[in-house]
Amino acid sequence: MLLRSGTAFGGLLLGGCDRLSRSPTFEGILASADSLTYRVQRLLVGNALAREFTPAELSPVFRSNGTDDPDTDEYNALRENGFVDWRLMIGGLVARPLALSLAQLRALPQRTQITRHDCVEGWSAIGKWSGVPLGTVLDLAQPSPAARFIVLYCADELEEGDGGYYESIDLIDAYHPQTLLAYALNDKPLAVGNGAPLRLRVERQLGYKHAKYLMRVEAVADLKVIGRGKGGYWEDRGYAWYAGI
Ligand SMILES: Nc1nc2c(c(=O)[nH]1)N[C@H]1C(S)=C(S)[C@@H](COP(=O)(O)O)O[C@H]1N2
Ligand SMILES: [Mo]
Repeated sequence: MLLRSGTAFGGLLLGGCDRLSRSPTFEGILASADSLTYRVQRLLVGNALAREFTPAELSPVFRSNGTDDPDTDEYNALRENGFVDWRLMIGGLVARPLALSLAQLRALPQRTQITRHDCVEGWSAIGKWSGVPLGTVLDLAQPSPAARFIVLYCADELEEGDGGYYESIDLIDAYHPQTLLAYALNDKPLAVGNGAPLRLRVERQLGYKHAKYLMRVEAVADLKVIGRGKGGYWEDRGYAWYAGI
């Protein structure tokens, strides 16, 4: 069914595409193997909310996956100090670059949601996330009309010298109401294993898009010049950029 509707309506959707379609990277993505997933999901799901769950459905343990501790000198120093010196840097194609402390992020309007995290490795967990919608922070920074993607840079490397974990999403997901810069899991400050002090929640995509240990957020016009050019740490190593579920 998905394959048929992808073939039948893919052209329609492309025809009606928004300003995203003018970006060279975006055209590259539409021409790639991601294309069908991206177009079919957007067609069938639109900007709908991901399913939310009840407190009774919470997983007893929300495991840690990938990096469970960045363990760099810089991160260890921030961690030892309870992250009071940590700042989220927001820059790139924005009118007002920002450096926000955890206290400043906590003072912004908060959203809490209970959602299911699905990892490609074959496990899921339901957790209660609290944080500030990414869109709220972007509104403060004012992305310029040239911005097409939001890139999120993390504190950790999975292998020494790999340039660090990073991820990117388009502006539709960036402004989606459930897309959070999350600082709490199950009513407790984010543990180091789950991305302290701040991680992304982008609920309509798979686990690897949910960047942990956030240090910097950048609005960009093109993903080709970042990392190895595919829009994320795992994308650079062969995963799909659009990991819609
Ligand atoms: N910075 C960073 N973010 C990351 C990863 C990572 O290794 N480093 N792993 C990703 C993967 S594959 C998954 S499934 C989730 C795991 O989140 P958790 O540790 O809270 O379970 O984080 C994602 N974000
Ligand atoms: Mo994952």
